[in-house]
Amino acid sequence: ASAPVHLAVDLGASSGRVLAGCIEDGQLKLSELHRFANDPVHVQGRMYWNLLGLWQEIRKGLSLAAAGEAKVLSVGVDTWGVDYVFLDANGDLIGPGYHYRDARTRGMFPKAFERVGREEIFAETGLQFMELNTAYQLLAARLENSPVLDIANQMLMIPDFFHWLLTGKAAIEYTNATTTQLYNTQQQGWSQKLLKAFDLPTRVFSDVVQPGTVLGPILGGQGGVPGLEGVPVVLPATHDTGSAVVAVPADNFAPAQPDWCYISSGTWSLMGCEIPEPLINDRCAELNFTNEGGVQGSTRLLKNIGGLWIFQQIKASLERRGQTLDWPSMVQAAADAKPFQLLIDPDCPDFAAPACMVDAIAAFANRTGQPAAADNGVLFRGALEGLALRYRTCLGWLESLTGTTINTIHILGGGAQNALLCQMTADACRRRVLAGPVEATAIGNIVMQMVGLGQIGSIQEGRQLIRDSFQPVVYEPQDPDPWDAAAERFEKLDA
Ligand code: ADP
Ligand code: LRH
Repeated sequence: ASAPVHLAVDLGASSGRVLAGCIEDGQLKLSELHRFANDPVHVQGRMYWNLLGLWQEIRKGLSLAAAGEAKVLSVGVDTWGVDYVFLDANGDLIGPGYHYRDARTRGMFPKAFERVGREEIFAETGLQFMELNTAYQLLAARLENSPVLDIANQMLMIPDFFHWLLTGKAAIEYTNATTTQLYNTQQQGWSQKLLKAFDLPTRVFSDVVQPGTVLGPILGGQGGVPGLEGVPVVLPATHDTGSAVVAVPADNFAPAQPDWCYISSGTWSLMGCEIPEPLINDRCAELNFTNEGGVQGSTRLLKNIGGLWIFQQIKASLERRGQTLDWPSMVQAAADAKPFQLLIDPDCPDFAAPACMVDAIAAFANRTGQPAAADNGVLFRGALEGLALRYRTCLGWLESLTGTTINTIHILGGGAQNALLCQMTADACRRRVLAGPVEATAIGNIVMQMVGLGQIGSIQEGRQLIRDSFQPVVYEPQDPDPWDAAAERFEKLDA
């Protein structure tokens, strides 16, 4: 008979999937059961997630597992961070669930800082300042006099919402709670100071639960998942980045002196170190690094970089113009283009949610005195070079913050399949890159379920299993010199 499996539901901003993982012959074996698109829904001026559509897809994936031969031992869901829904006092879902790119948070910083100083917010939370953080989404709701805040009874982050659908149990998981910028990781509780300053209803912020917790059995019936009734939901790091970092194939865990960093490479690039304690100081605030809560008390000191979002949105823009594209052909066209023709800053705010990415890049080129892209290859290459250049800067900042030398960069997630970007990263950063696993997030999710159920003893043991099961692709720096001049140009772009 097939070995019993754990199921990971992993929803990224661009796609979702349901994977099964089991241990066979001392290796972690993964199989993908179902993959589906995750497309936002625009309703008049608002931007939402299609949460109920995603729930249908999740149930489809889980039902495929239920129909399979292997016994299902547990299920866990991870998704992107910062987004939330509310339940009312009757336990009904309120509203469709905003997308973090929705425009209502624009201009929220000064309004927040009138209430509580920027330094104080950082001291309370250790989080980087991004308008998309839950804190500014909720402040925007308050400032719009949203009646939702009056009737909300329980906040759930998006993975918590799916766990609630699966089990009927409403609980906020820790790693994702820390992405709100309303949670104090040092005091291990919601920041009452910030909740008060933003005039948020404290009743909705229930106590958080740790990854590894057995939440409860899956419901049956029409609302549940027939065939998986009674199977336990075991909480992974429900923040996808938290799960991805669990799957770094390193031989240590949260080292005090990190010599490796990670880039979780998907819609975003999350670049940072896994460290034992939050690093909350002036330099960290000035560089706008974040301290996200990780599994087993660890901290992810990292920076959000605008990621493959630009690459994805160039594809979407060109497809709307009738072109047919796929990732390998885009990477090939980028590889064929001459280097450094158009440098694109992935973190330029103009790229956050433009109606057309190709137009936004043309306007950026014009504003920064660069020639317009002569063909698609230049556009694609510019998006990837911009990322590699941003990684180079971020690496320097990480080394100065942690006081160590980083020798190895682990690239995880869908972006690990982009060999050109991996090589550019090795060259721009002058470091060895180890690419993979591609499905790091689902793997980290499954490993945490195994730890929660006591099937493996620790994250370190899980990392050993991952090293035994997935071979990373190695990229050594090959032609790093031209990146020095490009980096100089890049630094001056917005000047
Ligand atoms: P998210 O979790 O944010 O939805 P993923 O980790 O799934 O993102 O990564 C998706 C990205 O991976 C795509 O936008 C694409 O750029 C990249 N990608 C996926 N498949 C390939 C491929 N075969 N070659 C190159 N890049 C790929
Ligand atoms: C990546 C991610 C990231 C968050 C962003 C909103 O998927 O979870 O860690 O900052 O989405």
